[in-house]
Amino acid sequence: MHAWPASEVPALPGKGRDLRIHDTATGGRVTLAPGPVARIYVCGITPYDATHMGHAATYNAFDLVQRVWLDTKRQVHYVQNVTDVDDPLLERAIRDGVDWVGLAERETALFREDMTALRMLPPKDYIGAVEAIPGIIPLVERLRDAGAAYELDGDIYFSVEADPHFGEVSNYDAEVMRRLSAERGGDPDRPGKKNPLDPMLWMAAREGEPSWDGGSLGAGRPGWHIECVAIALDHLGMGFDVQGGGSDLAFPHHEMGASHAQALTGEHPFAKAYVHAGMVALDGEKMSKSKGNLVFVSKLRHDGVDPAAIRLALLSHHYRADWEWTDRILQDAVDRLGRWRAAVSRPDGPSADALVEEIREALADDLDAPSALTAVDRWAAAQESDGGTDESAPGLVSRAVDALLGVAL
Ligand code: 5CA
Ligand code: ZN
Repeated sequence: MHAWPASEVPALPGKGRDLRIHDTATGGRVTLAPGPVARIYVCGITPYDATHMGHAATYNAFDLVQRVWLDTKRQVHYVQNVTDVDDPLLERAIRDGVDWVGLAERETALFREDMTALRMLPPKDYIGAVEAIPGIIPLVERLRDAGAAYELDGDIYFSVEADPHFGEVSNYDAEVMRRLSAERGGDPDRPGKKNPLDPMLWMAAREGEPSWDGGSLGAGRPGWHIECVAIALDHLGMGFDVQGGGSDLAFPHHEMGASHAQALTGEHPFAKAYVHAGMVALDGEKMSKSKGNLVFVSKLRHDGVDPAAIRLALLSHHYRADWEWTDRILQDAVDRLGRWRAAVSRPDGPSADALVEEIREALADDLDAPSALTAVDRWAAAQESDGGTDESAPGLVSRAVDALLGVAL
């Protein structure tokens, strides 16, 4: 699948700091020390509705990770998937009486437009679940042949007991896992499973649903977690630097993914850090396609809102916080963007060397974007009150805000 065009990332003088980031698995901060090519996998959308502010906030967090790494003069190998066949997509297509392939294509195209407008750097590999199926089948066969998977009425389940590290990503207790499994695509109450938490690897073909020839697995379609594992192992390999997504993916998705990969390879860990963004709510409830309480990026864009203001609104919250979208947040971002643009449009200003270091330090400190914005606010306020004589300062601020925060002034 093709991704979207990359916006240019201006090079800055000096070098950024190594990223210290909160890792869900250890429950604390880790200092990442990637090689010359940092490796990150971020779970992509299930394309049955348009990109809402919650999605945008999560992708914004991982875009910052990339920008911090690029500023340390590393390259980044970024992989993202598109879950272009799964229950919610098929259910929506049936509800709306549309073809599921067309629905997925349309919503993925809109997502690309939104990501481009928001200046999110594209993945190097953008891979759909459907195109990953030929790589998924042999993994499921291997798990089955190793005794890490079993069949139940034609469906194939992963046995969570096959991974001694199962539970070490989310660290939830058994009761919470069972509840979340039921809420998030699992079937803990299905009779005949070895462990209620065991997730499906391969679902036997169902009447009226799409299916693919699975060789020795029979006709069917892949489970959700093995999709991301197959894509990540194929493009990044074990032990990549960051597995990212919203906090609703910690369990079961990232827990199960790690266990699939660890059982397949006998190696640990799947990812060096599991990084999760907070949930964005609207009217007191998590913004979600299933609830329909959504603010769409595309709707705001079509209403004439500058994407840079949308991005600033996202950046004004710490990525790990749960927060609620309001019109006020957007208005504040529009005002801030105006102040910043006015400040960089002057021919000179106060020196910005210290500001660049402040932005770098804030982002390296668990992606503290709100502190980075406050630092730019201070420079803009100084520009407005006293000005300055440094002719390179406005240009440097523009480049730093673009390179590190993805906002074009
Ligand atoms: N296709 C799977 C991942 S493999 C999936 O979860 N798709 S999704 O479309 O439901 O979500 C895409 C990303 O947006 C996920 O990382 C998810 O955690 C995140 N996300 C969904 N809703 C919100 C929200 N309200 N706030 C923040 N992030 C959200
Ligand atoms: Zn995923």
